[in-house]
Amino acid sequence: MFDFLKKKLKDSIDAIQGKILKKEEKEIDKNVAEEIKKVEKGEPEKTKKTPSILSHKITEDDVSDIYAGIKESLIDNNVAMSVLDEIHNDLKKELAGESVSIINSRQKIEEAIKKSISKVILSEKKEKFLDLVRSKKPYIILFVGVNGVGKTTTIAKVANLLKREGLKPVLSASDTFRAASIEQLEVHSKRLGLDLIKHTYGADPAAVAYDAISHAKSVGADVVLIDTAGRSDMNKDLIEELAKVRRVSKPDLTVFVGDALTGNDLVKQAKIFDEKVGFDMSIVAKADVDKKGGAVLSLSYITKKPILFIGTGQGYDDLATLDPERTAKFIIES
Ligand SMILES: Nc1nc2c(ncn2[C@@H]2O[C@H](COP(=O)(O)OP(=O)(O)OP(=O)(O)O)[C@@H](O)[C@H]2O)c(=O)[nH]1
Ligand SMILES: [Mg+2]
Repeated sequence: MFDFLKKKLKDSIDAIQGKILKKEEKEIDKNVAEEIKKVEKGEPEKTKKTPSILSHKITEDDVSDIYAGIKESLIDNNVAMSVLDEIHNDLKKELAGESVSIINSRQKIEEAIKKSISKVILSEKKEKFLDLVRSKKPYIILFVGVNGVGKTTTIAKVANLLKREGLKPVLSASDTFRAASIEQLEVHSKRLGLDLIKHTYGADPAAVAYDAISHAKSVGADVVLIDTAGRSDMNKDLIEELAKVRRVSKPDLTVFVGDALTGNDLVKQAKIFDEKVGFDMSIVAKADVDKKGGAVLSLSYITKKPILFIGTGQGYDDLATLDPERTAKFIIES
């Protein structure tokens, strides 16, 4: 993830650096010319001219130049407008009025962009999530999202993680809508050695979830993971039905699963799901195949909900946390 963004930003920062160098060269030429004039007029030659010549005070105009330089790279890689505004404001705060030298100007600019990027990412720590899950028995997690984004696969990955942590999850096959969805979850439950509660196709998804919770209580399971049918964010009836599943199952945590490859649509979908169904955290699947990454950067900033995990492949262990500092460092540093 972020490969394109990283490359584009590097090119932009190189270009900005080139501009600053040119400006500095002009400044140096001007200062030297002035010094020569003074000497010619018989005024004493400055003894310590290096600092004034080699340092440059960044103005608001310079910041606008810097921002203009990276803006296109960010837009091309699906970073949302409100995130761009935030980055612009951060750069003004961090850089305007700062004195930089030719030697450290690149570092200063990179530091400011890095700081801003890490600020816009809101993520959940794995340990904090595990603490939440352990805080109640059974802890109920509902997974929602558009069709095909990776919900069922993500549930299997989360179940695998929880099992490795010594917890006992139960799976609820509450997608009673899509052909073969129950069998798909059943395959995961068998491979992972987990209980699965299912009804038939066309059954009420909320009733399946209800039964799964009752089963978890009766066998002393720690977590219930509820799979749901993918809904187009535009289909009012299906979205309504999902809101009903949420009302009935009263989840402790509702997780929106999005597909990194959908780009800007990811954020649009999340906004609609938040408005119509409500959710607490996000998981972004298919981060391994998304070269841009900007939508992932925008998601938590716009929804104000933390990113719990990103999906990094099709295997059970392909689930990672998104650390803001490490992510920003990866994007900015060569
Ligand atoms: N590369 C990659 N593929 C993934 C990831 N997560 C899911 N997939 C693939 O995406 C496809 C759809 O995954 P599902 O888990 O069935 O998606 P879903 O949201 O449950 O789909 P519906 O139930 O039809 O709404 C499958 O081929 C998965 O293997 C991921 O993190 N990386
Ligand atoms: Mg599914």
